[in-house]
Amino acid sequence: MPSITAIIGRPPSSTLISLAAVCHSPISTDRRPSPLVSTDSSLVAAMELLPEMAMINPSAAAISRRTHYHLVAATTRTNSIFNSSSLFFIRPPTTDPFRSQSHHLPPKAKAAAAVISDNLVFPDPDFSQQAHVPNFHKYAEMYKRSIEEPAEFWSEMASEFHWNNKWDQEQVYSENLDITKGSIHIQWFKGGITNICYNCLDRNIESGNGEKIALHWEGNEPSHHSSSLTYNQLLDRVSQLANYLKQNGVKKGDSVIIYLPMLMELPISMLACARIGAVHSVVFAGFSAESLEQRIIDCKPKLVITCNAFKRGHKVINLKDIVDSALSGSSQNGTYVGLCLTYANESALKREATKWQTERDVWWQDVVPNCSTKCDVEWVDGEDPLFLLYTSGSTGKPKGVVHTTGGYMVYTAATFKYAFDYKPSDVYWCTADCGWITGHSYVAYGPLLNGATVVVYEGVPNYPDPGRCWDIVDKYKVTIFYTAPTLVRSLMRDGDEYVTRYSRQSLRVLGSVGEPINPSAWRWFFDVVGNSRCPISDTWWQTETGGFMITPLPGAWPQKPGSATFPFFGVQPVIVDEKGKEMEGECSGYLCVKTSWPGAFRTLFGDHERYETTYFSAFPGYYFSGDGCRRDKDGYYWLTGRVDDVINVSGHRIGTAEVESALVSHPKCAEAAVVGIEHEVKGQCIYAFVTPVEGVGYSEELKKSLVLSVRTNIGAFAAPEKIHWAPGLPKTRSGKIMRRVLRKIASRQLDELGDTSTLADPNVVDQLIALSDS
Ligand code: 6R9
Repeated sequence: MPSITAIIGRPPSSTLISLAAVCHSPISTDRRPSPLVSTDSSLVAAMELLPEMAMINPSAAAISRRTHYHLVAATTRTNSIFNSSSLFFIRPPTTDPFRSQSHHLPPKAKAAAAVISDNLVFPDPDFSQQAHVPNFHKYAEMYKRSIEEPAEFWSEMASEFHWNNKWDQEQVYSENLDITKGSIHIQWFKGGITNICYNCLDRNIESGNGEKIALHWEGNEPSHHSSSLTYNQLLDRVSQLANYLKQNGVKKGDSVIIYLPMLMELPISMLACARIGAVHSVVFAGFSAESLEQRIIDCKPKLVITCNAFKRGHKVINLKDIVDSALSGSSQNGTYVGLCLTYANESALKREATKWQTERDVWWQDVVPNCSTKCDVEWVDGEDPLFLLYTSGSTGKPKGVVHTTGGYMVYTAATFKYAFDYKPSDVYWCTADCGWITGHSYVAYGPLLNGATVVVYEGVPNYPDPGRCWDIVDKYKVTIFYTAPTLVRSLMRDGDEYVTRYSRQSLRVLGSVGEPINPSAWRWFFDVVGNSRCPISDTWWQTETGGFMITPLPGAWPQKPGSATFPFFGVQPVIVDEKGKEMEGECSGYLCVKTSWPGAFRTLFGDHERYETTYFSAFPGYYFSGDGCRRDKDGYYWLTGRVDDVINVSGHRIGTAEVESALVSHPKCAEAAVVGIEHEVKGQCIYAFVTPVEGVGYSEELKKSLVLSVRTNIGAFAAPEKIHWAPGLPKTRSGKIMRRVLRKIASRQLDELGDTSTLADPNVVDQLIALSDS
């Protein structure tokens, strides 16, 4: 007997209510499904209006004829991902008798009708109708093709762009993801000659969009005048900087470090490098001098592009001082950089007040505007490197993730278009900084490749008050808003009033990235920010993946708050157990990916071996993401967080080893062990166990100075929330720290410590517990 487990209403803003049934097995025509389950009285009432629902027939035609309801989507059983159940979504036509009924529902009941039972949230039929992928059927068809014929599928996507020469038609891609069969390699569109800057700017201008706004820039201060650049103007600015770089000897393949806050000059610098084939390495402006120095030493840039200072909320940050310190440190370590191009950001700091080294430093405004606005592009191979971006791993040394041109271009463009259902009339705002991968793929490249209008915001999202985001949304009529769960949680805590005082009528799609979004934050984002009418794209992906991997396609299927739902085209996620065995259907385990996708990273800069061991050795044959994952009975994917030694604080990836090495660099720290624990707003926070050197007592001053050591070694965002004194650390007899025990002590789950008998000294645990509140 098939059982119907969910009946779902539509968003209350709409005049329709659609109903759906999720069936565990196909419904047979001759039997009635088991009683409908609904906790919501308005829907029970709705059901009474629809007695036909009790006789759902899987045939679309039959449903249409008998009940005047349309079957809008049904999964197929063609792929293992969807084999756990079949979904049937039934939507009433506009002439439905229930339509008038929904008008009369009290607001509360309407809201409840939007999201009920089994946590499914249905898309608005009007939204679905206009979406690139209007239903699950269309998705399944495209997905199937992307897996069965990847070369053809991605060649079609790639053909939307300009290539001077087409890629090798015989071999659109080549890959080896199996370490047991030799060295790992991934290539897409090899032999294709293109340029991503040309495709972002010149191509859009040639197609008649030169006067369209490319970037709207909003400063930290609401009173600060904002500015905008059209695609024509952006191309001029990019070309001037590209010419300046060329004049200063920057050539194809050279690295350039960009250490800038969210000024227009940041995407301009990235595009200028791309235009001349230079490899940019953006370093987030929140990183410390030591971190910047480490990256300079690793990639040996031709120059550093920065600004003198910037404002973040009430604070002024003297960025140039940090660069000075990093450059002097790197030259002492043998890497000398002779040019520091500095943008004078005079709203934060006057030129005269900036420390200057005449032989090395050059003001951007003194040289770049004098350069020509015409700059020929450097045509590069699809597999030539586009950028390096350092990211945290399980050791103290960050990894330089390398992305190449062609595959990254096609993949970021396609994911942006489909996962946000992008249309040319959209105004798009992503709150991420270009210092992280999200800013690369979804502030700069993905949107610009689609010819989008992008808002770039300099400041903090809750400055001067928690309503700032919605003020910006109303000001620019933002239609797609993409942010991180940590911001959602922090704004949620500040109360609805900051949201509801703004219209937000322009919004049509919301997005989330960086960490799992907890269902309560999801619901607040959906109900309060999006007025229960904007689908949320909860996009799971990584610096390494270049673009979205598991993501809802808005309008195509019902969402479950907290689930990233289904894989993007061309992505074959697999969940494996500890032995690397692929699991089918409903399961939990380690998230891996089988076969390559165009946006995948190709290597780690200067360390291909580390690339192979970190990502491809744990489970031979697969790319291992480092994340845990669950697949539910309906085939939806739920990311459950990192399973390695990486902590995710406010969506920032921080390696425990990095924080530990920053702590032990303090002269009074003998040993440190860092774990991540749950935090209401940040998702996770850093909790450090520290053993001071012999003879040094525990004191508040020492705690402060240990935290400072992390701030200066890594950056303020990595500062430990708590320092816990440790006379000793719980180690196994082989000397390995048992982090599991530390995690339980840190989160005060003392009854879940588990077996501690294998510790070299089990007494350590009691000592640590005794020091919990000191
Ligand atoms: C894009 C980005 C990657 C790690 C990743 C995972 C976590 C990102 C997520 C998510 C659950 C999502 N993560 N998006 N977890 N749901 N929608 O954040 O890249 O900085 O490299 O971090 O972030 O743990 O492995 P990156």
